[in-house]
This record gives sequence, structure tokens and C-alpha cells, in this order.
Amino acid sequence: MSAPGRSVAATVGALDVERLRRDFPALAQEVRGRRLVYLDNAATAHKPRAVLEAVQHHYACEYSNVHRGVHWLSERATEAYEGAREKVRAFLNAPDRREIVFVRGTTEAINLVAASWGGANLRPGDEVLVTEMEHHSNIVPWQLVCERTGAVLRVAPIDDDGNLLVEEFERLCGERTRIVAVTQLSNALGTINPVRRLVEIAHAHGALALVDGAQAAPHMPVDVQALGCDFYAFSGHKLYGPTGIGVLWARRELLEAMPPYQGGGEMIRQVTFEGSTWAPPPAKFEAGTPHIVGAIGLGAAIDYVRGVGLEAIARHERELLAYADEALAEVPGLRVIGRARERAGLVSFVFDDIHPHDVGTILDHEGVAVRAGHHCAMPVMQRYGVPATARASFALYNTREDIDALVAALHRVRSMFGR
Ligand code: C6P
Repeated sequence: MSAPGRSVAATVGALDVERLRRDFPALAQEVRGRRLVYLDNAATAHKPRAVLEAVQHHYACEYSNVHRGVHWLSERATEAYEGAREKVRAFLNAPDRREIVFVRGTTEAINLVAASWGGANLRPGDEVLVTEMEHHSNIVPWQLVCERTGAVLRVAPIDDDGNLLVEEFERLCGERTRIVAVTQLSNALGTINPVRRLVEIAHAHGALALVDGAQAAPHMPVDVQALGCDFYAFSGHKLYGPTGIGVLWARRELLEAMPPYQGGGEMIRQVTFEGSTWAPPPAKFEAGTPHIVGAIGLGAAIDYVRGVGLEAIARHERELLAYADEALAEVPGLRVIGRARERAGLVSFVFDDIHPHDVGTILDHEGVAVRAGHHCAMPVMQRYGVPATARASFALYNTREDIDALVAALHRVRSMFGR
């Protein structure tokens, strides 16, 4: 039931959400005897039939290894795999298909850059600048390479609402900064960072800029040329695609100069026991048999979201967020963590007297799936002095009814623990 009395407009965006929901078989199931209300999309999103069918079709009809065979099936598989690379290029508005490296996900993309570019370029005393709202995937790889090279990790702070303090970021970005690594959309706070401005600051100081797009790519149009960044990472599974596939985009001259991340088949030009030489990018960074069907499924997911329209998805989710903010404000004792000026996609919250894991468990009994925990962003939890939060995160298929179910369940949580 939607709540007619609320001031947010009655129709949500321009999406025909009821029709879109029918594309996602997982949403039709009941959980614990109730309609599934899936609000854990920042962890991973469900898959539309178009993706499931692309995966099934490829395994059934076109499956073979890529780049290796001269036979018909191998050619079909290679065409499909390279076709997916072209879809990713277009999705990011990257200038060149050869700048798209298929990896396991955002985590591997950032590890690749930190180990390969960082290992080759960072020197003792050099600085890597991140923000206080980063996911562990955009902290730990830098810590590892800093340990190896003697470089230093610097952290730009956020304010109490979860806005990045851009002046502080600028102050911390100095002549020793070699790379800045920032999230476009925080998975713990929902903050959208002014990435274009942060990239300008980095470049003004001669530093490179990596953007963690894990949360942004499913929620807003991405244009790496407009952002001006040097590296962009995202994961397929949050974008309605398969798990185990993701993308590193990097400027071609950087990929050409970077040493390989892993060695093995397909990444070489010539191998002798005396030494080896490397294939040009992206092959240089795709050692071994890749996740062929994952890439093809990601291509299908990109076709799907582009068909729906990322602008429309962003508008729809903005309206859901506004609706959720208003409804959550009526739950006694509930405190939203993260009220940045620019937010999208999710809302994190706590009750000061109820552990988020208890909140998550009780919501689950009502059929409402949220994530409860530190969201792999422990420094954010430390910043707000909480062990964890509960987080509801949205996708194109969520509705006001989903939020009404969440809020009704939260009222029940509140009454179970007393007011
Ligand atoms: N965040 C969440 O529930 P992988 O696991 O490699 O696909 O993505 C890592 C990652 C990197 N950056 C950000 C901003 C992220 O949100 C994530 C994944 C999930 O918030 C799982 S911890």
C-alpha cells in the first residue's frame, strides 16, 4: 500500500516499473510467506531475463574458448566476447575498445591499478589520496602498494552529513600526490562526489585520478571522457549482470606503459625461457581464459539498462529516495547516516538502542531484504561512531510499495524494542 498523504508526487518517475519488474524472475518469489521486498541492490542486483537468456544461449549455442580457436564456435565466442567489450566502451563513452579490460569486478580493477601502475610508479614519500568514505576495495590495495613502495596514504575527510570536504581534499592534494582514488557514489552513505572537480584538482597537481564506479554505474549515466579521469572501475553484478565480471577502463597510453598484473596465456607476444614480451592492451591484462559468458552477460545487462535509460533510472531512484527520506523520518528513534547534498541509490540508518543486525533479521522475517553491517567501509562507521548501519538500497525495479513495506517493518522493530 502506498501512502497517499505524503507530499511526494504520486507517480514515480517515467518508468513503467510494474512492467519492468516482470523482467526479473527473482522478484516474483515469496520469502517467508511474504512478497519479496528486495532492498539490497548495492550489494548485488537481480538479473533480468535478457541477461539470463544471453548467458543460457551462449553456453548452449556459441560456447567455446576465445581468441584461441580457428573453428566456427571459437569465432562465434570471440565475436560475442569482443562485442561485449564494445558495449562496455559505448556505455562508458570511452574513446577506444582496447581501453576496456575485463576483470572480476571493481575490487580486481583497483588491485590491478594499485599493483601494476602503483608498483611501477610510486616511490618512497609519494602520496596516494583517497577519501574517508571509500570502500575497503579502494583503501586496502593502496595500503598494500604503499607498504611495498614506501608511498604514503592520505585521507580527505568528510563532514557530519557525509559531504566530502573538497577544500580539504584540495589542500591534501599536493606536489607529492601521484594518484587520487575516489568513489563516485558512496556505498555506505549514498553521497555522490563531485568527481569531475576532484579529477581537475588531481590533474592540476600532476596526479592521476581513479574513479570507483561500483555504485555509480547502475544509477547514473557515466561518461569517462566528461569526467576526465584516468581509470574507472565497476562491477557487472551490481548492474544487473553476472557476478565475477567487471571492468577496468584506463587511458590507452597508461595501459600501454603499465606492466602486466598477472602472467599466463593470451597476455604474451613471445615467450622463451630467457624472457617474455607482452601483447598490447587489453590482452596484456587478461591472462588466462577469461569469464567469457560473464562478459557476454554484462553486455546484455548494458543493453537492458540502456534500453530502460539511465536518466530515467536515476530520476526514478531519486524520487524513491525522497519518498524514503520522508517516510523514514516518521519512524521514532531512527537516525539516517548520510545526508549529503547530493545523494543517490540508498539510505543508511541506525536506531541508537537496537543493533543493525537485529534490525536486519527482523526485517528479513517480514520479507524485506536490507544489508546490515559495516558495508566494507569500516572507516565510515568509525567516523560516525557506530558499529554498523542498516542499509536499504534501490534499483530500477523498486517501488513505493517496497518502501512502505520497509517502513511498516521498521515501525514493528521499534515497537518490539519499546519506544
Ligand atoms: N559493495 C556493498 O554491499 P566488488 O565486490 O568487487 O563487486 O565491489 C567492491 C566495491 C567497491 N566499491 C564500492 C563503492 C562498493 O560499494 C563495492 C561493493 C558492496 O556495498 C559489497 S561490500
